[in-house]
Amino acid sequence: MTDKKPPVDYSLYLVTARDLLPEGKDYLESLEESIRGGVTLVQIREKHADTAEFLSVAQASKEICRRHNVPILINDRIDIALAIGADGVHLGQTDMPVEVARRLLPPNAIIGMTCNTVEHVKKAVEDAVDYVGVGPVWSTQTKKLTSPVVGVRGIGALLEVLDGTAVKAVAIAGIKSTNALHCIHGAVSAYGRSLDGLAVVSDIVASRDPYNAAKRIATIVQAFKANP
Ligand code: TZP
Ligand code: MG
Repeated sequence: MTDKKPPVDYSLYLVTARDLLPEGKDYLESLEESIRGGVTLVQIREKHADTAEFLSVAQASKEICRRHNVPILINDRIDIALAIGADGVHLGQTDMPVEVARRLLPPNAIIGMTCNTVEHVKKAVEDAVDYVGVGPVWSTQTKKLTSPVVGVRGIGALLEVLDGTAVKAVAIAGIKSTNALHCIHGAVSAYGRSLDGLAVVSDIVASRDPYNAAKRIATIVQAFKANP
């Protein structure tokens, strides 16, 4: 095995939420449609499942992600990530510390960290995470927020800390196809550092047509990257 990490495309980062699926919509079908639409990275987030259910959802999701060559990360749970051979984990400020996660996971695992403040981002850089999830950009119904929304200017201030580092950044909370352009264009640091992608939950998961929901946002991110 090599320590070299495979390149990850953070452009459209889907965070799952099975409780938001429209009535009658199958979770795995929705996941696959969203990947076909342009999701480039998937995080399995299961806040209500017990361990057995989380494991089974993660395993089934991994099979779809592997088929489409899209990396899969697990929210919070290092054990589930190890059990299914996921590509990495996404950790919050009160989850397993990064240095402990690094010790437990394979050397090329992707580790991402939620960051709401400049101090959080500084610590994440010190810990050499692979990426930070910065926000909340806007308000959201999907998660009870524990820190104030920062807006696109606030995201720019958080990105400033990343200037000159290899740490990638995605923004999260309230991002939809209707504001994705504003988010990615507006959230630029004083040094011109941009987001690497957008993390989205409800605009894709709650859609009856996740293929097109993902495609709309992916197209916006790709256009920005082609012509920042
Ligand atoms: N972490 C911070 S906000 C959030 C998570 C998982 C939910 C964002 O959901 P949405 O539906 O994209 O606003
Ligand atoms: Mg967490």
